[in-house]
Amino acid sequence: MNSPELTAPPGFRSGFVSLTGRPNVGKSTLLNQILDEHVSIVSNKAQTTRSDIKGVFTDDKNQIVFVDTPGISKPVSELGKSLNKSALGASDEVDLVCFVIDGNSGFGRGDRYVAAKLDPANTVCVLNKIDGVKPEKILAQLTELSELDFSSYYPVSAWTGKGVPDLLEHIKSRMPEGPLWFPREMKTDRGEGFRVAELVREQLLRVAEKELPHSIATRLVSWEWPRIKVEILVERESQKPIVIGKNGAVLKQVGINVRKKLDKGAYLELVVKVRKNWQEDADAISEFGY
Ligand SMILES: Nc1nc2c(ncn2[C@@H]2O[C@H](COP(=O)(O)OP(=O)(O)OP(=O)(O)O)[C@@H](O)[C@H]2O)c(=O)[nH]1
Ligand SMILES: [Mg+2]
Repeated sequence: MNSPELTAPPGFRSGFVSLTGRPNVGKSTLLNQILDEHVSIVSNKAQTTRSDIKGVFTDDKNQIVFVDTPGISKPVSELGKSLNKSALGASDEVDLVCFVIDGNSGFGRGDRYVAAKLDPANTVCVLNKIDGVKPEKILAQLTELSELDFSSYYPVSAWTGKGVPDLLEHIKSRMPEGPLWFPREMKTDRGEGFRVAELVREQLLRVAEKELPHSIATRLVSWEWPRIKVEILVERESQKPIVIGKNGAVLKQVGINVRKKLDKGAYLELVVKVRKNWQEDADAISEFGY
């Protein structure tokens, strides 16, 4: 017998849905919009998401477990290989794939690379970022994309929410009958420690330029409320001063911004360390959970 909190009524539908696509198309933004909660960090830098993050949508009749995945691209590092593996593995194991495309920059080589790895019959094509895109351009893209024979097409703006309710209704209709996989009130499979480390990385990505975004890793060291200690790892000594800022200004601002999203009274300690070339170090990648 399931525990009462996992008992689903007759006719309940549930399943797993991956958010898949090249980096930066808005997969994590879409997840946050659907859940109305910031479960996955967002930035304008590629490969912000570094591991599969489950976000759970539940209503009276459905539970959809979304799997936010790292953006898929031709790998240039061990980290890149690991991210692709994680993303493609997730797309193989779900009931449905949402293939997300940036409708503003248009369907390009990077998207084709991903599309070639998907089963079109099991894929919903989501044309994102349609805010600010002319209707003629949206139509032209949908026409071009129709050649790929995906099972359905949804133009949306993950940012404003436009089109997202229709997409969600469609996803619900594609789910098989199934159990509650997670308790109704649960929104993500990740704990608070992961969330804080990710929020620190999200803030750092705002100020990071060029190669630095890829060199930053964060992880929780200890949680003894109200003291939360997070380690920031970079790949070279020369990157340390950028992350710390003049007289610690960058770290200070990061701390202020993250604390706003934590329970009152949290004391956040941030430590910067060098882990040489960790992006090429398989042990370090798995140690950081990427
Ligand atoms: N204008 C607009 N911008 C969007 C929309 N959705 C996402 N963005 C922006 O696109 C950038 C990338 O968003 P993410 O959600 O981090 O993209 P992602 O696909 O998860 O990226 P990776 O995790 O790196 O693969 C951010 O700057 C977002 O604010 C949208 O609907 N409209
Ligand atoms: Mg993401």
